[in-house]
Amino acid sequence: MERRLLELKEQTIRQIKQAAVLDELEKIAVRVLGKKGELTDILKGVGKLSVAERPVVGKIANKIKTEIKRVMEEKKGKLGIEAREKSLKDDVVDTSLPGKRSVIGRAHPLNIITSEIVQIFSRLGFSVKEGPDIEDEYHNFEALNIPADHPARDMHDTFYMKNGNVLRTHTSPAQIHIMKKTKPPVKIIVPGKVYRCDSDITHSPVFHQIEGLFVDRSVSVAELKGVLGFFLHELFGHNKKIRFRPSYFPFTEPSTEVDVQCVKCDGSGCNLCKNTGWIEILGAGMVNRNVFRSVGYDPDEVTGFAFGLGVERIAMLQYEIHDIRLFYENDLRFLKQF
Ligand code: FA5
Repeated sequence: MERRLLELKEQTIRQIKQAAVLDELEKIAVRVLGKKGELTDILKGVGKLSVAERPVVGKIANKIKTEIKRVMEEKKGKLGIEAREKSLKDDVVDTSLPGKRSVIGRAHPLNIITSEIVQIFSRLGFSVKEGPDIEDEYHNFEALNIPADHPARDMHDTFYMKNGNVLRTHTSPAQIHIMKKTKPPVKIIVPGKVYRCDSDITHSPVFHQIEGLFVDRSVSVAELKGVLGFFLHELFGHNKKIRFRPSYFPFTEPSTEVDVQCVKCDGSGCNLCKNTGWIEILGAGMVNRNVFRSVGYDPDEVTGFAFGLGVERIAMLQYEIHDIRLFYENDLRFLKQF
């Protein structure tokens, strides 16, 4: 056995020294030291030798292994240097070849509008928060004063999941998460994706909303009107008229929908505003006392307003886009225009 080991050592070291390229070294390493290599086999068999032979053969085999590895590393270093020098000599760089033009990406129109909106509200002291896309029915509905048998649930065309959770139908449940973990005052906006089983040229099953919430000791309707009026004038221009129409949302009382003078006809009536002269932009209202109760706020201590707007709706108005699906098709001819 000792002789076999010594022969293996001499033969392997000779082959290592003769190797001309790194690949050859790799092959020798596998053949001798690999999982099924010759030396590995011998080491595996040590346990089957007699008690007297075991320590002697084991010691020699390990010593040979160390020696082979050392010679192999030495040779590897040498071949590596040689290969680098050869490539420096042979690989000529032709500096006269034309360069490759890299394609410059640009912001998606929905992101452009979202950041414009976020910037306007940031200037008014609102900070940006997030909420989860998957909600339970409690956060998406009940805590927002929409009980199970409430007709408003039908308006939302909800996607239900097998485990009873829902894909949020609006960003309003984020209000609940944030108020539950924050003491008033709260002054936030929450941009995010929302989901409704609804699809045509102005409705998409996944679209974007921005929620807003301002709660403090004495927030009034005057502040709601001031903040939303400022926002709409900044976004659409100070020459545009704005109107607040009475409306209904279970989570706000009183509720309002806010319209801006038609961006196309300036109020004289056209196909975009369906001859009304007005375009609806967002829903809003004073936070319902029941919503405050569900997050543990005392409705006699605090008041607040909330609002929610559809980002696609605003982007379609600003850029005169008539089909909502264009936003999601990733057609570069469309996206390059922004
Ligand atoms: C809501 O979702 C309320 N949570 C908004 C709100 C928040 C009111 C806080 C009061 C206080 P509504 O269902 O109207 O409201 O949706 C808001 C906006 O989302 C709409 O004005 C519209 O611009 C947009 N929207 C609704 N459904 C779709 C859809 N399928 N595709 C694209 N945009 C949509």
